[in-house]
Amino acid sequence: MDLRQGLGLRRLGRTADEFQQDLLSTLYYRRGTTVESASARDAYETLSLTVRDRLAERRARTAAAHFATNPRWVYYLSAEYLLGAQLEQNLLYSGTGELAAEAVKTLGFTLEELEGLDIEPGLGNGGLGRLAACLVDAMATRDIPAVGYGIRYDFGIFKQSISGGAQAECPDDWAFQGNPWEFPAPDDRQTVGFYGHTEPVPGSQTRKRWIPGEVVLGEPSHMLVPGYGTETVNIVRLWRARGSEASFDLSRFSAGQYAEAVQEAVRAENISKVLYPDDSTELGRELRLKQQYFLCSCSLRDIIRRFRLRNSDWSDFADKTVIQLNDTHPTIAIAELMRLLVDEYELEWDQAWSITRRTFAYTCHTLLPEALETWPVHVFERLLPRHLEIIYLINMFFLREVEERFPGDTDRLRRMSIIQEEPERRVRMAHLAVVGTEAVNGVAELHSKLLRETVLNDFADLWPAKFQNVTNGISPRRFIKIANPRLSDLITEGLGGEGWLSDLDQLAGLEALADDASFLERWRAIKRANKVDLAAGDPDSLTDVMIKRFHEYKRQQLKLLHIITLYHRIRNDPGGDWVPRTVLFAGKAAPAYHAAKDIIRLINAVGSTIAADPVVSPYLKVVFAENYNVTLAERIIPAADLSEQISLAGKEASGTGNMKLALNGALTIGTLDGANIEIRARVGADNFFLFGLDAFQAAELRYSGQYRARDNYERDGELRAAIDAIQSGAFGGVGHEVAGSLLGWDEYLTLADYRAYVDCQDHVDRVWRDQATWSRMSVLNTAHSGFFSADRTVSDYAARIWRVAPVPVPRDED
Ligand code: GP0
Repeated sequence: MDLRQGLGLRRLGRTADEFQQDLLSTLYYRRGTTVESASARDAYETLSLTVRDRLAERRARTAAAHFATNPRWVYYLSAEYLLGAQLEQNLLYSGTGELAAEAVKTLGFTLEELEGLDIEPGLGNGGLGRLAACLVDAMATRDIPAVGYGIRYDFGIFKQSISGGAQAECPDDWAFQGNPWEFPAPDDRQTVGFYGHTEPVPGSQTRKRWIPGEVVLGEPSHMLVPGYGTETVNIVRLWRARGSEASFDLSRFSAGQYAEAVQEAVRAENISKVLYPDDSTELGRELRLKQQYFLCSCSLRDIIRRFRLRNSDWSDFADKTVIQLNDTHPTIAIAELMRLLVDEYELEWDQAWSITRRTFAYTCHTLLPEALETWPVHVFERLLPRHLEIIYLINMFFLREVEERFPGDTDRLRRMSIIQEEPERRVRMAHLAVVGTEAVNGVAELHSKLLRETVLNDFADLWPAKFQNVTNGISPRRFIKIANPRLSDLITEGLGGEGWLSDLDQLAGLEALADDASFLERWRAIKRANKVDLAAGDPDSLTDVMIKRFHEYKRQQLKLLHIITLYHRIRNDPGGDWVPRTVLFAGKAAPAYHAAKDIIRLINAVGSTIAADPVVSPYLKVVFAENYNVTLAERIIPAADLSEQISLAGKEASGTGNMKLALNGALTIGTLDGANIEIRARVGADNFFLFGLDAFQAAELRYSGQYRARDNYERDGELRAAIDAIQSGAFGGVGHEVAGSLLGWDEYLTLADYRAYVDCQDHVDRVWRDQATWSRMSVLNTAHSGFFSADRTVSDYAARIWRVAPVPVPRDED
């Protein structure tokens, strides 16, 4: 055992003096500087390394315990991770927060200053990437042996600013100054091929030789993922693309052709250069497929390497390995595992297929047709010729199975085929993901039901037992303990301990305090203090937040129509008894998503008009917080009174911001969509502001052919006034496209839900006037959010999909 004791290494400092010694030694030997000359950056890096050492020690023990157990390992494959800032989390998880706060003073800085330098790794677009981060956190917390695999993009998500009221994008070089949390692991680099052709293997029907036309290197590094309240430290392993030595053309360089000399290396490195900034839409670009294959090929070889360290028999592979696909992005892994097993390890097709199917599971995160990935066959054929052949074979055997179950049903065969024929031949990745896995799950009850009944209905007919629901969850450590220390302290006091942080159902104990006037008053005072910290508007106003990616289905435009309606009402009756509101928006729009960017412009234009209006501005303020990310979410969520979850029912797979806000005592105004339904069922219908069409009504109205958005406009005076104001140029001439799209097709039935929404908001105002009632509802929201812990989500996956048990890691004894 090469554990610390075995190596004769001393135990890392646990007292303030020892911690300080470790810090100074890190500064001197590893940072190479002294207290006198240490900059803030030096101090930040030094503290980070000192804290990281404590987790590295746990990591060594974790790896040893896992290796000795040889368990079934969970491998989570995700194109995105939004891990959030690391320093505060790792101080919490290593239990060194207080020691660190003391010790950094000797370096001449405060802990807050250094936390301010801790930049979050921006490696994802939105909910899907943050979910991946919450799940790996919970897997470690539940002692599940797991590795998360992803891509270490140079530019994982653009930086957003608002300029002249419009979104502007610029690159976010998050690791520009280095990333102290990352361990490079160059020894584990992998080689990945692309393009080229295949050749038959003499004497074999199924095996082929693939001769790639381009080869790149994948270099891994990893970040530590500690569990809370346990000894487990798992990792997220991220791959970065590099040109091989041969990709540098020395002879061209010598001839003065400097750009040409490095062109191949640049091409290789482009694979991990950027994450496509589109959330929930697919654009079918070859480079995107290249990225996906790069991630899958590197990760699978790494998984196989790890398997072979401890096992020798392929028939054990699926018992020791489960690979969870986070949406269809890593689905090519199914064909790649088949290729590795059949072509490289020379297994029979049937055995390889049985292993593959038992190894993979697939999580779907959407119902939007435009988010279901498909690739033109010709793109596939060029980039991954051998994989296309394998997919054709998989499809052939699959369609035979369908034909046996439903003889003569050619329409069904056409619908279910992995290859779409019309209007263009394309590979349907979701179909491959269903065919090649043992379990398929949606991310909220409604979503899983709609998957079974609509998008994947034919597959649910064929394999009903394969389809499951696992409702999403969030990390209570990051989204309440770290984000909202005041409320966390009050909860700990109220419940008599911190056990709730890793057993969130304990929050139910707060119900007993929901009628305690002095508790409610402290609860309210904390919300107010959080609003003062956020400094978005008057802390006594109702803070109404809509924070999420900009997308028409999420309906920021509906919130905007409500704001314009309030603006009109206040102008028409300046002496009225208005409830003051601060409406806070934050979120990014995909750079090419013009309709979403138009909505951002209109929000800012309406905000400026209101701010310039002396009659309305005392009651209504619209704030757009730039560059929404995990760090900003942690500031906004604790300050929110009202959580806007107003997507058209049947469109939002789950939502996870809705859970974070409810956990922090915001009341939700929402539709019967995604996890809103489950939130409402738990916090109680009386403590949730429900409005609007349900998913069935929405679908019926949309497909009836009878919907005319304009009828709502003609019927409803306030709605008409709001849209007329936009069209008449009342907001600096901005918003014609938004108004035009609402009055035209109105894809997401915004006008159909307008009246119900505005009336529901009036009800919100009435409840707000009674602060005691509001606070009681707020406490009950927190009290009944326990179900939405990602720890519960992970336990569900472990029991029903992965069939894995925890592997506890022994403590450091001396
Ligand atoms: C879903 F399809 N989501 C996609 C996608 O491409 N990106 C993405 O972030 C989101 C869903 O929209 C969600 O409803 C869900 O909670 C999340 O995936 C995680 O399941 C928004 O929060």
